[in-house]
Amino acid sequence: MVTQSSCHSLGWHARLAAQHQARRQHCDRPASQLEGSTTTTVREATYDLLRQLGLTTIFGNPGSTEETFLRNYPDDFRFILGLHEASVVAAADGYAQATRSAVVVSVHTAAGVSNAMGALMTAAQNRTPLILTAGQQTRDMLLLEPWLVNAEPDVLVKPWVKWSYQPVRPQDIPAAFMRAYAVALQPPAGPVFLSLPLDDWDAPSTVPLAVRTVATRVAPDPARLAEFAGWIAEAKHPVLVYGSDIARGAGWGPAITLAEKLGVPVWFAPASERPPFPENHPLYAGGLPFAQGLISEKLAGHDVVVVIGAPVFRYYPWVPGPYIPEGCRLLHITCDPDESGRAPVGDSLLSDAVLALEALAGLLPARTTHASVVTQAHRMAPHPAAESHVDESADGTPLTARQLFRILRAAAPQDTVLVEESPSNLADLHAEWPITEPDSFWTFASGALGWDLPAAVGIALAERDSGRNRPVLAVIGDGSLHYSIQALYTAAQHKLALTVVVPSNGEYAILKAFANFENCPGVPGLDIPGLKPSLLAAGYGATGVVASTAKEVHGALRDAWERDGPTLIEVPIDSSIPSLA
Ligand SMILES: Cc1ncc(C[n+]2csc(CCOP(=O)(O)OP(=O)(O)O)c2C)c(N)n1
Ligand SMILES: [Mg+2]
Repeated sequence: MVTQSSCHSLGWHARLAAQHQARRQHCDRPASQLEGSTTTTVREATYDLLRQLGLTTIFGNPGSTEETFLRNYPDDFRFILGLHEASVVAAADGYAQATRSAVVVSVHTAAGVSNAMGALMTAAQNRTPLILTAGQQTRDMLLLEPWLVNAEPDVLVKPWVKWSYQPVRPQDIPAAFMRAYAVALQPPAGPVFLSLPLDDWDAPSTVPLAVRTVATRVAPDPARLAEFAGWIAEAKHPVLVYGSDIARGAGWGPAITLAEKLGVPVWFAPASERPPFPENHPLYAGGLPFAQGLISEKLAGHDVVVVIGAPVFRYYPWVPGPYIPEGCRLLHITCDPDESGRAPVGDSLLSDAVLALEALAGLLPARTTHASVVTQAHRMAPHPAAESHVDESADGTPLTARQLFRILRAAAPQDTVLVEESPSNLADLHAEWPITEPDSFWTFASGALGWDLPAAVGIALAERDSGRNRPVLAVIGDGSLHYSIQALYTAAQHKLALTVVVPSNGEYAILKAFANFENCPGVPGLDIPGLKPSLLAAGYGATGVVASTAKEVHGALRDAWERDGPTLIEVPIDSSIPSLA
């Protein structure tokens, strides 16, 4: 009998070897039996299905419970290794969004899923169709909950998946993948989860499998749409609030058409993760604030607010006040019944955002007096914020964040893709770098730090795979960098065209701003002195440099664009605490 103490004294390697031996007995038997036969295994049927669905790039971090699936990995599949699950899931998310496709992710049983949770929460709010999978312990042992078991696999991932499932028998795995794919992609798109016992893969595949296609958009109810069009047509001072679903649906064209036809201001919904409209358009009004009372101040004077492709609303700090101005009517168009269900005000219409934009533009008459001001020349006008005064000649140090971002915009190739996770500097970055092309700016919908660096890796890979080959620049705060810094390793291994600029202020500046706002003096843990991001980058195989002056930043950027592989540029910036009031 193995006592507890003898079990503990068994070394890690010995324990693994014993496990491995047991597993080989379990796995090899059916495999060798099948070698001479024509029976398809569950593994073969699964890879065949993934191949047919075009899902041949798997992002992952393996463990013993996944190796039985990954064994003899097919040559036509690619495995993008991440060194921590936060990076694995976020890189897959960036890649899925930038390629507008579903992506398979493989992490290690309950341990890997647990590490992945922050990034999974973000993927859910980003509406990214990830098929997250994790191996599971051997079925024979599940009842007794062995080491590294995923004890409640369908529960662990909730509430951040649309569907989670552990097939009740091995032969259901391929069909479960098919269902996972369909559920992930159909609106509202989002992650799904499959738990896959490690001893299932060599079982014969006996369930007939149909490869299916699904629609990714739902059209609006025509009667409800006509009602909405009527309310908008009757409005005296309507306003549009556009959200990220428009960007996800490649809808800048229809978004511009509707705005110009109505000739009304366009606000971005609070904390939009993807810009739905060009920021240099004369009808662009800015981003709505992130707090209840402040939003109604911005929308004052409008009698109808049309929100398309965003939650009503995304809030963060508690600023009491009415949801919308007194006497105003809110019309909410979303593809997500849950999102419309939880809106505190407004009439709702379920629809794909872009289909609704197109349909409304067809139904609504032009409001000519307003629309006539919109000419091509206006459309090309620079964003007003870009004209504000910044001393570019400043050669003093440290640079301000604003000076740094002005240098970045001027020095980066025009088509550079920008990724941002630099909390206290967001306003400065937007002011200096207006987004004027679709799919050229990315950030996260959730606020869970650690998404943007690995997402930038996935986006850079997508740029290469798609042949677009735009350079990717990620601006990542010196605090934010550490939530998934190992993504640099994946970028280095794949020699990706990624430049990471770290504005280093030695603190969690945004949390100091929140401490002021919440009247909380004396909060510990808000300073992070002594970090050396450039040295850390070198350890992951990326080039790391420090650039302090404007001239040094210019030089470092020039070198970075020419380099084969990622560069991290650490830029000391002055410490300034924004006001949230
Ligand atoms: C996973 C996670 N942990 C902690 C936080 C809380 N948080 C929000 S911003 C922030 C600091 C960010 O610091 P940095 O990247 O240096 O940006 P700065 O505020 O200095 O511009 C922290 C810790 C979070 N949002 N997500
Ligand atoms: Mg900082």
